[in-house]
Amino acid sequence: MSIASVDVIVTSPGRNFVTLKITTSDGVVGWGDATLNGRELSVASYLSDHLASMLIGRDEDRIEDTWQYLYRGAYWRRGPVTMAAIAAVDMALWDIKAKKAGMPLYQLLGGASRDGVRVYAHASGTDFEALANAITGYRELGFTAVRVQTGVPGLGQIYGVSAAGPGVRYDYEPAKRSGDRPAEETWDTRQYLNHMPGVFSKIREEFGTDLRILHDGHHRMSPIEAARFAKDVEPYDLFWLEDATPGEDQTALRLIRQHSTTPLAIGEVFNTVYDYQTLITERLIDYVRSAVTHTGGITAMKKLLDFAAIYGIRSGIHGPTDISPVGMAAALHLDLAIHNFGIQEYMPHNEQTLEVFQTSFTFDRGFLHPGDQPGLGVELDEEAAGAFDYTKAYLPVNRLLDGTVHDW
Ligand code: CS2
Ligand code: MG
Repeated sequence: MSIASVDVIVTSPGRNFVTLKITTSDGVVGWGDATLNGRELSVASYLSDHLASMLIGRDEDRIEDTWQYLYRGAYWRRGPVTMAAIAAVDMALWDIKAKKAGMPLYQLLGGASRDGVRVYAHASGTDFEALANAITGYRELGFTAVRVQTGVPGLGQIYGVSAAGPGVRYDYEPAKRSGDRPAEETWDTRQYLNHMPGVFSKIREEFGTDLRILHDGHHRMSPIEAARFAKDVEPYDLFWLEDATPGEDQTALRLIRQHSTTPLAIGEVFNTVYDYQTLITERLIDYVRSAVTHTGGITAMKKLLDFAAIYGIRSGIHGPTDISPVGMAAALHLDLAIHNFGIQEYMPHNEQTLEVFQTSFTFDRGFLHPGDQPGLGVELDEEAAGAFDYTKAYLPVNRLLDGTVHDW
């Protein structure tokens, strides 16, 4: 048996997704997620123009060998485009293997280590009242953990705050589907550092100590600013502070660590285990934030998470809406199987997306389960996908108040 066809499907049910379909000579179909927000067509081309012909005729069961063939064989290793393409192939092959075995994927990864996967929701609001309403709404739905982002007085629309206003269920999508260039936002770290600790203090007063509170710095602070922030928010017992500093600089995390006990998470823009080498071996972080979709798939993520486990570091797999339901399913199977699971990000997809991707996840009082269908448990409806044409979209660019380009 071998791989008979490889197809790339680009669809845009409210936002863009790139999905890989691998079909075996026996007619078994596997799905992989290759979505890279704002740069989708680069990965689609990598797959269809470069990898598809290399895959035809290969034994679909040789997952590790195929991974190494694509990774080492490219010579030009790593990078988000390459690793998203490899991830899609890897997910599709695991989907096929698990379907052939007649088992949900988590069984092939060692079986369930827990009954369900604790997830966190995105609560945001332009002011405290809107934020508190969102938190209340999520608690009513059973969530035990929320990521908290809020407006900063003096700044306009900023990262992570839903422009749609408060709502229990909303689709926060930062990539704008209009025009030929990104929207621009404004930032001032000084105003942010002065504002945020008070917000966490009010959340603790209003919601008590049980709620797990997460926060995303989205790479905006310098190492010393991040150290101050992590120290200032210690009394409010964050579950994690994410992406405090730009991801390229692993040693920046040393400085934050030296000053604070606030748990640290990083890695959504990373794409291989090497991006974590210093962070993990020096225990500079507490949670690994990679997406299965952007880090070479299930094969690579399992190795990364096993490496992290040796140092007592846990998972916090990236799961925004730009990870398709296929990529989300891959995350949930890993989350259920590994021992060093921490938490899973969960932003529900919109209805149109869920018409295109039929999922079998279940949500129960703050926990997700990937379901027990053979494979990943997600099927793409090609006819439904065909109704949504690709629409160019960009993530915003950020500028300081004086116009200097800053990290977004
Ligand atoms: C984010 C993402 O989920 C997160 O923590 O930081 O929403 C990120 O901004 C998007 O994935 C970018 O495409
Ligand atoms: Mg993030």
